[in-house]
Amino acid sequence: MIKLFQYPPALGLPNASPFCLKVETLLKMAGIPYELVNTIDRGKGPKGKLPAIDDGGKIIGDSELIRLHLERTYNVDFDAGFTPEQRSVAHAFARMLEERLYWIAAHDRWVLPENGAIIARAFLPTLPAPLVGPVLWFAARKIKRAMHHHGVGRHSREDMYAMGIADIRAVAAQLGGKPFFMGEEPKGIDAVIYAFMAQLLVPNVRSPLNEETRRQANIVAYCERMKARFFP
Ligand SMILES: N[C@@H](CCC(=O)N[C@@H](CS)C(=O)NCC(=O)O)C(=O)O
Repeated sequence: MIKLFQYPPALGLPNASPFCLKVETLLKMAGIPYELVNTIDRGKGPKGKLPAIDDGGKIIGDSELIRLHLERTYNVDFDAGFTPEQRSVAHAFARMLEERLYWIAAHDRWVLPENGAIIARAFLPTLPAPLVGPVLWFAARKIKRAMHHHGVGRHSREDMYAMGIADIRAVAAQLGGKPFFMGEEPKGIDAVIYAFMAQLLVPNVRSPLNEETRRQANIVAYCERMKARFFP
């Protein structure tokens, strides 16, 4: 059976890593049996990140490579029924969230001091109190450095949030009044949209991205629908 290495659940979500939540949602969507291995050791992934899977001894890291592996090995098409144009739209939305919005959301989670207490409780529950401040400081420095190399960290806060909010509004506009992101039934893209939007609806996290997502009633209802369907 596939083993899915993921961070332990936190913040009231099946997983507080959008990439881990994406993979678990894909596995559920495809009806492929799996076993969860909760770990904070990102070295369990071949690329020093999680999620990763072990499928009969084959170790794969990266949610997108895992999706490709599932499609090829289990004869699944997560976009079944889509036209080539719809596949392109789904592809572009996934990359938008994974490659840009992710970093702005990571900033709000790990860098904004106003979220320090909730983050410490969620992710460092057993750490001795004197170590919490330094660990959060190192985490914030790591994210800021990564954001700087990415480029998004070089913008003013105003510009960065304008970009993040534009991404969320694009999701809301494409979703519209449909039950799932691109139609009546969930497809692979829904694993990504849900995994990312659910992070932005965690109560009590203060950030312009969370406020914008909460204002988008169709995204809120969509996340409830996805949760009811895949994580009842
Ligand atoms: N492209 C990867 C991204 C995975 C990723 O960024 N995982 C984060 C958690 S959300 C991680 O493990 N970060 C640890 C680190 O960068 O040291 C995927 O799609 O799986």
